[in-house]
Amino acid sequence: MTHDPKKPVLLTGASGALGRQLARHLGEAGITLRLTDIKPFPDALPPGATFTQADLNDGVAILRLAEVCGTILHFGGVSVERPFEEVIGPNIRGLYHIYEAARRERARVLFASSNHSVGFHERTEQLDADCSYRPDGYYGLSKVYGEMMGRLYWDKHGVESVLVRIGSCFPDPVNARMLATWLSYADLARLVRRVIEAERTGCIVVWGASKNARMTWWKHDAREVLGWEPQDSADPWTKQLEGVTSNNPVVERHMGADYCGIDYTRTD
Ligand code: 15L
Repeated sequence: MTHDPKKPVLLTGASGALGRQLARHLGEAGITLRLTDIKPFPDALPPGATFTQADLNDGVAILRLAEVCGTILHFGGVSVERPFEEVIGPNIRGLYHIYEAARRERARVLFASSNHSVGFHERTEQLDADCSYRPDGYYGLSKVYGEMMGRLYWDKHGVESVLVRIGSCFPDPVNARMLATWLSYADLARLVRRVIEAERTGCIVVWGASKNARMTWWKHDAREVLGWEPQDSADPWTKQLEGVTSNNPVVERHMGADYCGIDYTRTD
């Protein structure tokens, strides 16, 4: 199967913070975009783009949206810790719809995974991409499921996936943890471009963090397959942010931070 970077690109979660950035960047780069989200798209549509309001739970809508697409950038779904019943529809059933569409179209998937799939690892550790999963909540657990879905569809159907474990992708870093985990919008956009353009990826994991001196937690991934290296860095914010921490030891000990502290009942 040959990947065709010139085919339309489906972007889910287009109305979310990262989706909006990517819609603008990819639109400016002349990429033909199909945008979708459960919420209306709040910006002017990039040239050549279409927007369809749809629920990831609606498998038929997702199949239609993916028709003739070569790449699916899956940023849709619940993006923070929420109760199990709220996560399961968009992040589990919705993900199945995305992968079934990718299988039918022979499309490559970028799955926006998260550091919360490994959030209960301690910050003193150095993790390779094949480390054990340690989800820090139902959201993180849905990201583990998503990564495993990508693995299954590669092994069984040859659907390519780039599983990006995003750290903290915001305009600027805002606390001490983000001196390690921050991913700039520009580094994300360059990564996504490489996912669309790479000749062959197979099923690979990439840590989504910028070139931060404090990023000692995440090592050895498959970025060389894409030819992606981050260029930005949180380092200029070091002085300003190094004291910006919580006073919760569970939060400060673990990579997943505040997500680890939500509904934490362990006493030992
Ligand atoms: C995520 O996965 C979330 O989508 C985002 O809102 C942040 O909480 C980020 O992780 C983070 O860990 O900083």
